[in-house]
Amino acid sequence: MTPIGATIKSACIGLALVASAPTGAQDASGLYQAQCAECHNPHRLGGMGPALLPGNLKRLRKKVAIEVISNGRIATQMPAFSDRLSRAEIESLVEYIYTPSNETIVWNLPQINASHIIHNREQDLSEQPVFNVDDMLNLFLVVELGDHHVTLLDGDRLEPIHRFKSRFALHGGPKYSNSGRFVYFASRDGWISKYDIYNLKLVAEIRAGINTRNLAVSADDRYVMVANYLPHSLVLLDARDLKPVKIYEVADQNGKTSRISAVYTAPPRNSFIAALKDLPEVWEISYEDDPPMSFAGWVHDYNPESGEKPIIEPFPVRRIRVDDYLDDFFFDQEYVSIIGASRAGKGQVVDMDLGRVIVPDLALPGMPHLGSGITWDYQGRTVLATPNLKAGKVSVIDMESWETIKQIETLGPGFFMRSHENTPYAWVDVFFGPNKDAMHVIDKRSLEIVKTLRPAPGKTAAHIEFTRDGKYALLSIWDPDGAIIVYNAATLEEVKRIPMNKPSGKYNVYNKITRSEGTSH
Ligand code: DHE
Repeated sequence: MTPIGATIKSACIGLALVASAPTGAQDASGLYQAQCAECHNPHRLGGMGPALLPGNLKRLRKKVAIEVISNGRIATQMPAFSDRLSRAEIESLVEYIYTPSNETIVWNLPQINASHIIHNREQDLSEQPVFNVDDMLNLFLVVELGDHHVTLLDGDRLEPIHRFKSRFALHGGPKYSNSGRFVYFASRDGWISKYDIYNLKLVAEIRAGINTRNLAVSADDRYVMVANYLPHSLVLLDARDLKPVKIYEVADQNGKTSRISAVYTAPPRNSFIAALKDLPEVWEISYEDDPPMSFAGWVHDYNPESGEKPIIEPFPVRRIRVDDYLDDFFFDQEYVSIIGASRAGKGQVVDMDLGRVIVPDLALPGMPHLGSGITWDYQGRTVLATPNLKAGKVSVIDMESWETIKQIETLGPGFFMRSHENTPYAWVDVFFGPNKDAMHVIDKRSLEIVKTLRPAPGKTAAHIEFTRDGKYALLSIWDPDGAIIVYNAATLEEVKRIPMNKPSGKYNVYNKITRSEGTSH
């Protein structure tokens, strides 16, 4: 095993197009070094192009990878190789990049620091928006996966204001600062970008990992926490300029390391909470200047008998043992309970105040997509509803008794479920299978599907987000020739279509910063 301390080139001059005629027989790794390494890094860690490791390519089918290498990728610098590599060579390259690396990848402070870019210093930017809209909080960001762009949309006029290039393969919800001026994005390749919506400019970027899950922003806007799959780390950044503050190697007491399933901020607790994928633990990390006593148990020489408050190092970790690995979780609205599920389909409820599992066997038939659970009031009690990635069912669970009230049968497994305080309906997609073009509308009062929309037959209809007032629901047609479709949320009639390139998630500033119960946090 060769350890590498690879750094990312911030620029790549020209592309690795050396041969103009088909090359002779070369092994795949030689081909990779000759044709791809300059832009994608000799160790496949990414550079100007994305990282080419199996974990980073999860969303790209091999068939599509062959197509991209052969014909290039529109709107990127990726050229076509079909005139210089044979089909067999392209296929061998695809096999190679989907093979795990046998090198130990080091992505530590020196590598992270070397990737840091300040695009615009915050003190040089205007504090007033450079564009006019009626309501700065009713803006949306729409992530367009087709050509890796983000569109800023005015939620009142329902029209695009600006469109800008993003890093490759943004994933998970972007997170806004409290005022809604700044937004933080994470790409699957580990790039974290801070963008100033008022000035329509990037502020800073840093590559915090090689394969990243998601990021969270502290409730006081001071810190950003990044959760990685590769390496097994959590990276704490200063939210002003994204400079690293602290890196946590995520491991148990015996040194066994773990990927991080996801990290979220828990505002009332002033902490980040992370679920681990390979260790049965949940981590809570305080970002208070004076961390509370609940973190004292983790101070080495603390003697509770002494009656004195120990000195707790900044950003301490409180580890909570759980019954099974948590692949995902969401919070109750009070941020006391976290509701988690494992890939095996086992649900658990962890009480963060008590620091232990209180319900070990919550009935979740499949695994929900992270952050897809929403809550509402049903007959005087709060219920949690979530679709499942493995079953065509929406589970509705009473959050007091933790009993399942209903499994609503859908036309297939869904990814996203959304609602809003001002609408009686919850919308859930059918992301997989023959009915991927369907979107169910569920009445939150009767728990029945009242309408199934098929806005673009044959094309995936997914992910809803509401305007600030809940009057309109915006749906994505997940296709290169796609669109955002705006619905009247009361009549369920279509209002307009805004063409977009494979729009995925969309995020309303107000709903996010007020942590609406109908959307992801
Ligand atoms: Fe996601 C959110 C994990 C596959 C699109 N997804 C999230 C979050 C996590 C997660 C941890 C919450 C992050 C946050 O908001 O901070 N996603 C996973 C998986 O484990 C899974 C099943 C497998 C994987 O490939 O990693 C997965 N996700 C997908 C997709 O295939 C989707 C449909 C397309 C894509 O981008 O790869 C997809 N995930 C999304 C979107 C969100 C998201 C659009 C944000 C939803 C929101 O409204 O907040």
